[in-house]
Amino acid sequence: MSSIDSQYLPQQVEAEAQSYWQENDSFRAVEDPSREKFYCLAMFPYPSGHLHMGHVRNYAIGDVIARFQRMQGKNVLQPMGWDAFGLPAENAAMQNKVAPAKWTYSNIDYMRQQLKRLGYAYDWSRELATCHRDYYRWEQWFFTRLFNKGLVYKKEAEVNWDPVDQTVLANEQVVDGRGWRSGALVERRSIPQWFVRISQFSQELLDDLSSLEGWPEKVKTMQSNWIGRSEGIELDFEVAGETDAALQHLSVYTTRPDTLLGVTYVAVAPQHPLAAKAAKVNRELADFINQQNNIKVAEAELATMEKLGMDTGVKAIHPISQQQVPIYVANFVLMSYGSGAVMAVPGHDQRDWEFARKYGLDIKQVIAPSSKDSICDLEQAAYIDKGVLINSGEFDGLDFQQAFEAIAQYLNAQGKGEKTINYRLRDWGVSRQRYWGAPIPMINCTACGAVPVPEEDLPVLLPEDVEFDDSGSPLGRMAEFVDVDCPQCKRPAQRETDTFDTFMESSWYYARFTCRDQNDRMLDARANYWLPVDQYIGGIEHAILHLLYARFYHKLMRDEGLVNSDEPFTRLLTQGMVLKDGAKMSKSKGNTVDPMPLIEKYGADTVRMFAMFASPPDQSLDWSDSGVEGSYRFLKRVWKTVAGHDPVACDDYAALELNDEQKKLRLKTHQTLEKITDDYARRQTFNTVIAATMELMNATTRFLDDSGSDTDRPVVQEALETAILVLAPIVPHFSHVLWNHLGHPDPIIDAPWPTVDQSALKQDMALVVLQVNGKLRDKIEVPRSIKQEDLEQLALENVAVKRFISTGTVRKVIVVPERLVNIVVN
Ligand code: ANZ
Ligand code: ZN
Repeated sequence: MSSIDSQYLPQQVEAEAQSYWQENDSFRAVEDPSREKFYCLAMFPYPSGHLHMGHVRNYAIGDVIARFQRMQGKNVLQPMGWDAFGLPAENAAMQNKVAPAKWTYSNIDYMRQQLKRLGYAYDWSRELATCHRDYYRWEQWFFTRLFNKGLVYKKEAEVNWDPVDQTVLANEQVVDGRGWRSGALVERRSIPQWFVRISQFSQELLDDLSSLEGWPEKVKTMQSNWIGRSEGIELDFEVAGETDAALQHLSVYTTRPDTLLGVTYVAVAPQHPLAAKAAKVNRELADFINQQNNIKVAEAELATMEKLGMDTGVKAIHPISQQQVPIYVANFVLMSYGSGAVMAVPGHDQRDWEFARKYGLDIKQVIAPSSKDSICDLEQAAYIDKGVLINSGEFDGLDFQQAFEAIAQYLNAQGKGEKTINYRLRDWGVSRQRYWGAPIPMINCTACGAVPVPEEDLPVLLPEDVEFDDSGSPLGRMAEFVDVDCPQCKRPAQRETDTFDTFMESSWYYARFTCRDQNDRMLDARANYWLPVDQYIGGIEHAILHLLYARFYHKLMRDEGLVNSDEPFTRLLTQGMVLKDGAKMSKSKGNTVDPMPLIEKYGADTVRMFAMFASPPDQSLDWSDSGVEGSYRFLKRVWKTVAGHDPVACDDYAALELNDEQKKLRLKTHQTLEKITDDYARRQTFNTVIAATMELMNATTRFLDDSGSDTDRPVVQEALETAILVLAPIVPHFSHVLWNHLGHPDPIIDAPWPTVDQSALKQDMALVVLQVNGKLRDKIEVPRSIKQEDLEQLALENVAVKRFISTGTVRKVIVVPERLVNIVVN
């Protein structure tokens, strides 16, 4: 036993615990196939400069889980690193005239100290920064592998162009359509960019969601909607009088073939070749198309935009009725989805309906409601529900599914249509026209085209010593970077100056942590020991893109033979936001709370505890100064109680002769332990862990108030040990010191999780004799605290008793609490 101060001095306590962990390298994770592993990972931070409360909470959640799993006897890996590329470093470079690399590395140094001060149990030997050459070289290598497999390609795509600063802008640098620095109206420009074929994995990414039992339903739904699988038919309309073979058949994609006979016009995207051809002889149409090409809005915005269109003058021939319908150019048709053309059914599609009303096109009903509850009034709106076909000739009377099949078959027989599956998911554009990112390892040769940088020339180093001004990425202006020889023909060529989207780095860092010191390969066998990540923790804002890209990358690495699992993250916890007065904490609102002064005042444990106590991890947390104060007071009280306790060792509590009060305290201890273990492992509600520990401490202090006898010491010891053990994942420094004080020389981080003593729980049960007219009929075990009427009820419903009372009338029930129930019948 170490003697400790009777007062809780968090700064001293935390320094002591941290130096112990440091000296003993306590959190270094070593692969050991004989032990069950647990890989716990919280999403790594962007090194913005300092930690905010959201970080503190996120990392506290991860740390609590990691430490709990270690006490379960698992071999735990909990690493930390830096998502270090990205725009803010470039902005800071312009504002403060400091190179992005220098700015980033100094932020990392500062934030590392902050994380250490919070006492998170990281294996710092595995720390990585994505801007480091040893990291991004493997990303470059992997990209060239994907290129050789045909999984990446180059195509023209639009970017935001600032005509004054002469630079490409990221979406977040466009404010109300203008460049954030120059204020100039932003233009759209098409330039060649690199894409990764995630769309080839749409079905697998969708299917495998069902294997992710440890993910919140909400996140899986978001991913599934983003992938956007739909089943439909691709069918051809013939274009009347068209002689150009390429334009003769106008293909459309529909998920509602049952409405085919309700088509009154066809609409094509402004970028559709048919529109372009019609525009050649139609000035007005050409202007309209031009105008549409220049407005660029997000796909989501399209849905709410005013529907605009123009007749091409060309007609399409309906594949079944053979009637001619007009072909319109319409702004709501996307060139990038399906075939860029739609069959319009204004009777049953609201968008088509609005468009038809606006341009005076026919609206025809071909679906009748199948139930009386729904009303079809085409004067008011389209009828969009599924129903029964009408006005559809031989298909009349069919329901949706029957019509789908019948029309598919009909079209198929005519060679005019086929069932298809479509996905909304687009290929992943990974080119950024920015400086502070991993250079895309390609060389553009006029003779050979795009040629990957050979493995022996990797990494393509990002020059870190650069001058920064307003004119965007300096890479293109650096001859020593750009001018190279083509690896194939050896003639002068130019290096690609785009860098990777930072989602590329965050898509595989979790795997690199398993073997970050491996300099001959991207990943080695250690990856398969640790992966998949058992518990991943992060913000809901990453529910779609980051998680989808990481899942995709994992499958790419699997196909490359680098990992042997299908999914990267077994269990996912999405933590809620940290709020202040009900609003999200943010710099722009000026309502942030800096964790550091709080740590100085109360210690890291109090801050960690408050972050865990105020709400369950997946809910938002309302910051409150009084809540922090309350956490601190609780720790002080516990400290005082434990420091004042005279430790005693006991290795067989069950053998002790205990009085009722002592039994009650043991009961409380083990009830609390049972509940808390479930809260940690299954429910992941750490707030209730703390609440239950507070109750246990209250019961213990009450017990101590009435106590004087030396025989009380073991049960108090047990209660206090339990409280300190279950608090250890949350307030690890505090628990470290108090555990020693309670007589344990070995550190609490390696203490096994205590087991619930069933005999302590049983002490609360009483064996009650059931009699009918004084004759023994059964014995039952009931809680001593059971209410008299409940015990009576139990007796009357007992099967053995029922046999003897069912024929008579119950006259009287006599209850002797904890002993006997006698039922008098005649
Ligand atoms: C006729 C129809 C009738 C449609 C009806 C819907 C309701 P999802 O389910 O999201 O895949 N569509 C097809 N290609 C399009 C494009 N390039 N741009 C805009 N819209 C397009 O959507 C498929 C439906 O979206 C298709 O089914 C088509 O309209 C439209 F009562 O065809 B539908
Ligand atoms: Zn060449």
